[in-house]
Amino acid sequence: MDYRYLGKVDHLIHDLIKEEERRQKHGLELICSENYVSAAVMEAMSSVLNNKYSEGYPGARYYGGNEVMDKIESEAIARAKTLFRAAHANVQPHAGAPANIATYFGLCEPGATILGMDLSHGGHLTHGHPVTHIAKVFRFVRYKMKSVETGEIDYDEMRRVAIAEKPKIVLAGFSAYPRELNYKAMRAIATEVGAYAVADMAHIAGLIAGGAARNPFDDGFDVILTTTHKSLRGPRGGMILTATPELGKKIDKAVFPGFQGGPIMQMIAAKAVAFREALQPEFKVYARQIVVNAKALAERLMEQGVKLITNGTDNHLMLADAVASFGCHGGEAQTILDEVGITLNKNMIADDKRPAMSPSGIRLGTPALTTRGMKEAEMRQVADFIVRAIRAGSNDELPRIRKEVEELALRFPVPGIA
Ligand code: DSN
Repeated sequence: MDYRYLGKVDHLIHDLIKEEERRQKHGLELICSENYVSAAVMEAMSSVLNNKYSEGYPGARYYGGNEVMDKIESEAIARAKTLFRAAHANVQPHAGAPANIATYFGLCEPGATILGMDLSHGGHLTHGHPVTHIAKVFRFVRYKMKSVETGEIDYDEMRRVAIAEKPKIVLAGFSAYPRELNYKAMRAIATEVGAYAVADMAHIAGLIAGGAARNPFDDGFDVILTTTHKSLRGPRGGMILTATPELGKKIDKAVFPGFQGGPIMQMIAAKAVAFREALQPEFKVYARQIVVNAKALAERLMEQGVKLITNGTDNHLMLADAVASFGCHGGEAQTILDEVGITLNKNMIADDKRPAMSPSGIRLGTPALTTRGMKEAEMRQVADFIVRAIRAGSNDELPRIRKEVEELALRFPVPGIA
């Protein structure tokens, strides 16, 4: 992009942004929660909407001058509802963690129990990890996979825990789980114990929007929350959707005034633009290709002897056991791959004995490379680069691989970067 004014006013920040553009363009992005937004989404993000305070909701604001903001937020809400077949949408959460926290407060009293996925089996920090403040306010209990070879969740054990612990929320959702959840089974457990069924679909929102993953509302879920910047390919932010208008009222109160102040209106406009993009037929093709690409990448990695947790993937991500596959921990693998221009992240694997800063696994996924137009053939190439780099006998080989990575990356433009 051309940053005309920034280039004159602040050389340092201008040059650092250009340096990051270069990194994105010349490298291969495999962090499964990252993506490249369109130039249209970026324009909305950097607009004069930044200048306005709009506490409240469309038609009920605390400040004057919100006529235009009301139209923008109403449009974002309408598009979100259409995209996910929701009765109500709150597009104000600043990010995923605030969306989670507002949902907990909207549906439960402090002290209530929430049943979520174990962090090392794929759950997320905001699902009650002890290091978070929210774990001091609510009581989190866990479910896990029955087998790390198939990824099947232990629904019998989940039901047993639910009956014993009486959660107010049964929480479906993950940040490092490569299989599809059985929402029907979770809904049934929630109904049996009188809990809300809530899905945190942050990772797979784009897959759901594009019809490449199941929509939990179709299985009777009450609330879905998400970020907007992962597979959904929008601006950084969050959103909460509900199955009924009554639940929507609880959520709205919990977001504002319960938890947040002024909404970030330029991001809400950018969310509206991203939702419009996701409503186009091309987005369905994109969402399906993300999954096709993930399967191709997973297959090729496994052919090369890489041990994947659950032995494959149904969605956009996969987790590899770096210790078993390469004899190094996830942090070492991540560092080597950084050197060749491939970005992914170290990650805990199920019941990991290693610490979070040097866990046993690496996590990778395909939303970003699919946005660049890469398909199965490129995925196989990427898998080969990864294996060659981590198994490289000497550091001399890494510059050669880096050159090949760059050649591949430069054949597929990043949206918004010339
Ligand atoms: N940081 C996101 C992820 O990578 O999964 C979730 O917060």
